[in-house]
Amino acid sequence: MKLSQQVIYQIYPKSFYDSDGDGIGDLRGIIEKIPYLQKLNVDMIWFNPFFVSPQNDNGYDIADYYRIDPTFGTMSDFEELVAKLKAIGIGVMLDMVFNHTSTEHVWFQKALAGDRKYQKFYYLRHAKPDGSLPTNWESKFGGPAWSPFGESDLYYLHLYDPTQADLDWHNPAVRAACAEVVNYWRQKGVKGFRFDVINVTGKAAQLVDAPKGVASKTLYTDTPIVQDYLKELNAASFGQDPDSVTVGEMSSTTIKNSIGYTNPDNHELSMVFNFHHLKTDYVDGRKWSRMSFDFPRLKHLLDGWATGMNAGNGWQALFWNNHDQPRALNRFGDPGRYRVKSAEMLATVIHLMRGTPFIYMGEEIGMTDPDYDSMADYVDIEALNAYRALVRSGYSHADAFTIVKTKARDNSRTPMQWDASPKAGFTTGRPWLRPTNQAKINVVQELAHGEIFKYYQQLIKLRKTLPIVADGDYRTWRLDDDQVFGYWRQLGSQQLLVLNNFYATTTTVDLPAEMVTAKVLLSNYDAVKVQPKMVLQPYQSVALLVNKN
Ligand code: TEU
Repeated sequence: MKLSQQVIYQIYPKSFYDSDGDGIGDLRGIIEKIPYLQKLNVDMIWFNPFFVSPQNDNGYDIADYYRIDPTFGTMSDFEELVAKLKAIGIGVMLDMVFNHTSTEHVWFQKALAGDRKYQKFYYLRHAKPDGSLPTNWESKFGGPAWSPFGESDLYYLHLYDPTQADLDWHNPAVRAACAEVVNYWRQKGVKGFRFDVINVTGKAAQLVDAPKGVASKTLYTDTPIVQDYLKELNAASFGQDPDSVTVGEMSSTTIKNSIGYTNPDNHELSMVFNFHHLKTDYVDGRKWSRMSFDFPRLKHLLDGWATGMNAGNGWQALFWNNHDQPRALNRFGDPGRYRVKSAEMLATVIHLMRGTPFIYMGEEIGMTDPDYDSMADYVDIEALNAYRALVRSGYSHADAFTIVKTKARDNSRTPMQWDASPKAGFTTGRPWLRPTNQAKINVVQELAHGEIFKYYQQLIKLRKTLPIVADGDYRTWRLDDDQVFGYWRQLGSQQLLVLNNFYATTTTVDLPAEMVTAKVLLSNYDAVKVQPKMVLQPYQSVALLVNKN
């Protein structure tokens, strides 16, 4: 199936299904749930990392790219999983974390032991003459981006946790080693690759201080050399397979660069994730702050990216949720009064757009953030650091907690809710992260009485069967409506208009004249009447299709 018709499902292995009662999800658990994945009819599954790791950043700190962490299973479990998914037409996408390795990785350990070859794999630098750190860069998880390199007088760079040491991509041996990892997994039948924060690999050869008032990330994020690295990686590995599907996780990228990364003529990646739309509920771009989302800004971002990528023949990964984001339902929907309708509306926005939709596990049953009442339930390093930093900067414990509660990555990492039992049918042991609302939101309930899962099935089917959904051009609809985000898709003489009411109040839309004779392709409400003044119910989506001939 061609890329434009595919839908990708993301599984956070630690939280999907635990087959052995240790409270942590595993590969055998995923194998048991294959029939569920088949029901949804997705084409590929992206698995967050399950390689050998001390788990300081839940597997994004990899100590061995070639082995499966025993917590998750064995290589033969993995091979069985790939084979069973392949048999029903589902591909596997693995998470390649190449900006950094765990400090427990043998490369870093050899470097520490004095091996010159491996010392060149990392950014090792001396302190400044005044004894201060090599640069003033900050770690994305808080604190300085440099830590002492063993007993030496050197420091090593880590843009994330101190146990995640940045690899020096200027070194061709590092790039070759990464390609070798990709090729190893390709030979195991893996067709999909997600490249973690791949656009921060392009640091300058000389690392310098960020000028006062300038964020250090602007010095090393999304620089032109990233495209050279990607072309090389493509040619040396996945690009040799015409069916490969790749996605780059791009921090603070631009439309122009994302066209560069994904225009097929460039032979880099199939598509990219960008995060601009998921910062529309940040105060002044600061994640650890609280406000309700800025609807005009959200619309302009979604529309601007869709228009720009369409014009430059780029390709977007479309998503609301992942393992780093609080649940979109809590941010852009109404999980209390309109959980079902707002879940469906958000799904419609993404699935009928131009690009490849990603579904994050649990989204298809309308999962929401957990309702924790103290910091004791949170485990993510980023959340714990942020809480301390907020309190240090003067927030009361209560206010700091409220911010963490809405922003923590743990929000999306809670176990998949399979049934209404106390452990949500996820484990027989003690779940590593506590579910809170499984009595109401769970797979058993959803499949028996719900409508969200069925709605996702319809959206997935439309992409596979209707060329306009897969391949149509994207066109802007009016951007000035106070509560509706709409857009056009166009293919030949067909036109599709997708209208989405982002609020809990009804609203009326003046339909463009040519749409008054349209047929309703899909809506999350029954008995929709197409009329010149269309009334949209709370969180209603309507997709209208006409043939101009
Ligand atoms: O995330 C990269 C990234 O951009 C994060 O800094 C993200 O902005 C943050 O998690 C949200 O606050 C990737 C992985 O998806 C994440 O899970 C890892 O922790 C990170 O890289 C380091 O590998």
